[in-house]
Amino acid sequence: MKLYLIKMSDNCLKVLLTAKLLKTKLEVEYLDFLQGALQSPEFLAINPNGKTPTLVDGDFTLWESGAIMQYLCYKKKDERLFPNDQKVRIDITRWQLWDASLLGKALNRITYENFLKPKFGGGKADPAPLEESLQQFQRFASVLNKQLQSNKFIMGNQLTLADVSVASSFVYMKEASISLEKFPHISDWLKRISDLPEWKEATAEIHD
Ligand SMILES: N[C@@H](CCC(=O)N[C@@H](CS)C(=O)NCC(=O)O)C(=O)O
Repeated sequence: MKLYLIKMSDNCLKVLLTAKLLKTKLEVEYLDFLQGALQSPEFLAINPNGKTPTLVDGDFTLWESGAIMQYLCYKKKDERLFPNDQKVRIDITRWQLWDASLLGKALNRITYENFLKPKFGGGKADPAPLEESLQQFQRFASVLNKQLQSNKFIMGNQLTLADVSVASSFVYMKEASISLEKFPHISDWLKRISDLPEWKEATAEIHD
């Protein structure tokens, strides 16, 4: 299986971390986003969105980080991160979609405005989208903080794809000046995840 990624991407980290937790060997190619590699005709033929992560497994091509993560669990026949119980799977998928559309989306925008944009020469943060994303972050981080109040991980005692997706969205939180002062349970949960050797390996690899 071949996995296309870019550096410094929370969505790419989600898949890379899943592969490491599953001990799945993949051929990984990092594309040069700044050089326009995602818009090359070759890559657009694989993923017409021009986005990463993208997985190619023989004649099967898959994009969208959450779908790729679930597929890697299926391929490995390892149920730890994605237990084979319909309600549990739907619940995990719910948290992955919630991450992509609400909390992770806000984190992604704050990270872009406060960290990635200035880092890659795009200028200063745009105040309007930054303010809106900060408000969204406060709103949805409260939901996560409450979920983690009496749970070690999002689904309970076991680390699942829900944690891998949501935690990866926080990867550049310090660089983006995001404070967790009001969310102690998120802070403790992130510490548990960032202590994992697989998290250390994956974040070191994805960092530019
Ligand atoms: N919902 C998609 C988002 C994919 C996405 O936005 N990928 C970014 C990296 S985080 C990308 O490839 N950006 C390049 C671009 O927009 O040109 C997923 O979860 O895979």
